Amino acid sequence: MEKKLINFIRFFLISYLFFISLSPSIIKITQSESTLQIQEYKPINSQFSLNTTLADQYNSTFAYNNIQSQLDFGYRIPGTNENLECANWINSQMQNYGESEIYNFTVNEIPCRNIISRINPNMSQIAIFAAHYDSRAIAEKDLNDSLRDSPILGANDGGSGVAVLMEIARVLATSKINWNISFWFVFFDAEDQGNSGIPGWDWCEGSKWMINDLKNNPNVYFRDTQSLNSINSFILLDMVGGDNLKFIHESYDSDDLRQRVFEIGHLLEYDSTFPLDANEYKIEDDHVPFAKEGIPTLDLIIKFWDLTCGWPYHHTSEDTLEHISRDSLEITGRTVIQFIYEVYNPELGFIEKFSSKETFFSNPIVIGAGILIIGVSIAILIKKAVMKKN
Ligand code: 1BN
Ligand code: ZN
Repeated sequence: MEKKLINFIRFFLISYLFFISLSPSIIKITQSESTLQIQEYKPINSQFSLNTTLADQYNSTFAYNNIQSQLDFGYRIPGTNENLECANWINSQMQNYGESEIYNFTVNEIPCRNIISRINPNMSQIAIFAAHYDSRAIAEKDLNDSLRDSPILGANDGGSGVAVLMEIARVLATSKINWNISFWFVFFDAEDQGNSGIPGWDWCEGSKWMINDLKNNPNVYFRDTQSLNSINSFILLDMVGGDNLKFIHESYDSDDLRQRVFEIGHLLEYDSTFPLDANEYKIEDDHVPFAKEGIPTLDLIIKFWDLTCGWPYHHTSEDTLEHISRDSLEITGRTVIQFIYEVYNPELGFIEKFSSKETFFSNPIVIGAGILIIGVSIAILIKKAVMKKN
């Protein structure tokens, strides 16, 4: 009998392991189905003309000039004076639009700082828009190998996201709309130094530090009615200033947040920037620490490893202002503002919720298999106890 029981438990353990090994493909199927759903999407609003009054306030020349201002500080490598001066400039500019604070931390004893700027800070829901402002310490992909140990200017890689966010913040701050959501603009330091940009550093040190600090010291960040659960969406802008802008589908991202932003891109007729039939790619960018906490994220990023993606200057000395496309700065800024207008418009009387990416243990099939195994194990134990009694 003992042997029979052991065989039974062994059988269930093996089936569970089989389920686990199958599960990534189950998750994949769900993802490709959701891609299909996106493909089949027909804009429900297409019969109405879009109110773009707010998006029309966005000025891509201001965004372009915001890149120039960052480059004027020089290389914004973490721990340098140029980085500090740029952080102080972003912080003081953002103080024109709302509250803005610098949060200091260290990576391997090098002083770093994130900036968080808040517009309408006291609401119980929060929408976060983020970018990194540090620039990479090495141009390891430069065609000229004598330049590969030199830093990059980061007009696109870093500069473009920051510049567009600052212009979006200006538009929101000058709007007369009584928002019922808080907007956070987060500028991360220490994103771009992994794989020996700075020896011993990982990618995304600033966002990893922030999510830990949000969890360990929530009172430093959140108002009375707020917590990590108040974060309705987190949208990251990374390399949004290249030619022929075409965003990828990132695999940590929320399917429905992506669908909402991409459909708004289509309503604005930016179809090629927001492809509906894209494959998913896994990018370990600054949104990942937030996605891992169950926050719905979207990484607006290009296929930067592909030389035909419109930005062949990734991690090279040619990541400069002359290669920046004002059109791309405009497309990104207008789409994000239109998203804010459509989704967080107080006239709607409610705030749309987005689901975060399904994790392994939230997959209903995995949960079902787990419950089945626990149930059967209990039944066996009971049966064994009854048999022993008899
Ligand atoms: C984005 C731009 N990243 C770096 N420069 C983030 C990243 C890190 C992307 C590791 C891929 C791998
Ligand atoms: Zn980079």
